Amino acid sequence: MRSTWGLVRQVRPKCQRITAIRCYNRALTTFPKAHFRLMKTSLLFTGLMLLSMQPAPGAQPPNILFLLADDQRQDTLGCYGHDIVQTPNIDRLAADGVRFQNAFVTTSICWVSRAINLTGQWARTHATPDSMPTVKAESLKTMFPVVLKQAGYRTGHFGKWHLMEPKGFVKEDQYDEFEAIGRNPYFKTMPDGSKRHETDLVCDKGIEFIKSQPKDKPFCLNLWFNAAHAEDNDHRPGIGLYPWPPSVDGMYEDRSIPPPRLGDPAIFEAMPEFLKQSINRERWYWGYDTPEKFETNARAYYRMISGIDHAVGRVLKALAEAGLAENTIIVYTADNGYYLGDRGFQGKWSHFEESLRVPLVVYDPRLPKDKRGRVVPQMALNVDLPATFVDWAEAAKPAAYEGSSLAPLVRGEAPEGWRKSFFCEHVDLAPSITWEGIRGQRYVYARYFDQKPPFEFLHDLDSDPDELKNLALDPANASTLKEMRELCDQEMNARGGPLLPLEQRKSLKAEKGKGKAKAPNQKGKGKAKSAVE
Ligand SMILES: [Ca+2]
Repeated sequence: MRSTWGLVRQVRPKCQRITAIRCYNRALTTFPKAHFRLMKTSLLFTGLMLLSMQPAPGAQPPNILFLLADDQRQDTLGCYGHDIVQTPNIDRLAADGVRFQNAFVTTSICWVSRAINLTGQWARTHATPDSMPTVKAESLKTMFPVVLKQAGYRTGHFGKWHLMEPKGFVKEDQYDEFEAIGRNPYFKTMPDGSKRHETDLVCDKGIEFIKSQPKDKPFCLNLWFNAAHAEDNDHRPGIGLYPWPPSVDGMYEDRSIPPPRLGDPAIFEAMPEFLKQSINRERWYWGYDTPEKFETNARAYYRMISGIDHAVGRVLKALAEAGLAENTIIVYTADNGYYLGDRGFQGKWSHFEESLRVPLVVYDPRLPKDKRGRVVPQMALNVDLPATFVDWAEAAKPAAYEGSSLAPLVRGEAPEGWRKSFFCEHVDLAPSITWEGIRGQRYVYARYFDQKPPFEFLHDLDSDPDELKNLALDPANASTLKEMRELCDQEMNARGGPLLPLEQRKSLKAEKGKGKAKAPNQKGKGKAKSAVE
């Protein structure tokens, strides 16, 4: 007859990381009743032993709640110092957790950034030069939800999806629960005929997921919002361009909104011609070309962010009510930054700080009190998130991941050799906004490679934090420019090298195109969405 210990050992591999007492309970239910009667004295004794060995609370890997906003610039949260936008729930996560002061995306556009969030690979790695921006099937095999699911996590995704997928990839199969919820329109018709804003709907789904969470396994839940992305097809100022949910109706109505800090027309006029005629300027005309339109639209944009915060508050309440708050790490960030009229621009895509910087708040309930409320100065990237998630899940980090776990930084450690610069790029929207570069601690280099000749920017953040001067043409900076070029080449060549010449890319696209590659669509069906989201 097998001993009770033997039974526990037999069961234990099937319930990896479940506490010893849960394995014991499972052994009790697994063992035949007749034998149980014979063994009950022994089991009782062994149970007491196991109880005394029960790991401390929190030994089960943490749940992970990944909240991802769309097109949210870093400074538009109360905890980042915004004096108008109210975000009390996210601010509380930062006060009890940590806030990354220098968080960036390596590509500032929805679908690529989201692909990076999943694959842990730079765009130049997760796509090939002749297939950009479609993600390689190989890269998706180790996307973090798949790794976590294999590690025993229950996984869910609700909200924006928007991945450029390879043929044959079935997103629904990658998660235990999945529902892509897009915008256009933001307000969805519910079964009873009422309308529900996408932000609220995504959180409704998240709350259902949390309420149905079994206690014997951890979960990883993505709530990926469409807010505060503009509704590109509706240019009516306010509720048209930036539809907010009813929870924030009337918010900021009595607040005057100051003009963009970098809104001086002289800043726009100093731009090279190709950027003055780019999509960044085209969309500025949609929403910001009069002070009145700007104020109405900025107010609506701020409401969308407060709408997210309000819905996040409901999710936090649901976590607490489900008894899961004590072991759930919460990450709040965005897929890219945003020009809210700065430099005469709307949108993202290009290399300036407003486009690349994103908020990043991490709340880890396991943090001791003296480690809470910190501002982390190290550079954190969207490409780091998958490595961080698998680290928290105590799963092996896939070799394909290019980022580094942020977990030590969250704990308050200072890992040696942490990056002091990173490769950044935008490989679509040719020829105006295709660029590659390096964002360093002091210098920023960007090369718009489809211009003829390529157009380079070099900014010195120490003397010019707003990047208003381009030092690339100043011979006094020739050695710095050379260093930054070389670093850019080195990083680029480590990730697939330069893109093919524009003419070749156009030809390839024409040959391959016409619907062969699966086009992005937030609902996963129907016609492709705009290629500039
Ligand atoms: Ca976006």
